[in-house]
Amino acid sequence: SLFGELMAAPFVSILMGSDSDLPVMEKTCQILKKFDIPYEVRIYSAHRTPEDTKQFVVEAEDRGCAVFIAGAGLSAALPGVVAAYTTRPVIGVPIDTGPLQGVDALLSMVQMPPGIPVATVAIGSVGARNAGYLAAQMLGMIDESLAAKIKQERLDNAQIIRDKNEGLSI
Ligand code: RP5
Repeated sequence: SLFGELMAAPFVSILMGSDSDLPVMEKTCQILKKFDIPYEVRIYSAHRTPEDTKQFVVEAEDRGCAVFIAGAGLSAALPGVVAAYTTRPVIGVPIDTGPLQGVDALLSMVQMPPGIPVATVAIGSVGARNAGYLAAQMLGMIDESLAAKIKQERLDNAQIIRDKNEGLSI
């Protein structure tokens, strides 16, 4: 079954509209790498290569892609177009490029019509990191050891915050 295939070798597809998005989307890669989650990175543009984008998404789903993460700036149609061609979860990362610094991309990707959701995270690097965590949590639903790693990081982060009190000199 398809679910069985997903359990066997789930991976994440990270897409971006241009190589100029890569410095931000590398933050997503770092999080997935930390949790040993297999991923692939590709450049597809909803506006510049629309046919290629469709073909990639359909084939990636067939190959067993469990979650798509799409970063784009400006008009930022990419995550929405990916979502149009798959029923796998799609996470959108608004890239902080251009004169509106990512507010344009945020509003574009968060305002999807009912039935075609894009889970839109914060603008720029912070959102790119959270896209990685969100995908990890999704895959954690079918991978107990991954879920345990995520929980352990939460505990570690809590301790780091507690320890900051000890270091306060005011
Ligand atoms: C968007 O246009 C891309 O996602 C990128 O953020 C922005 C600029 O692209 P380039 O002109 O740098 O290729 O489609």
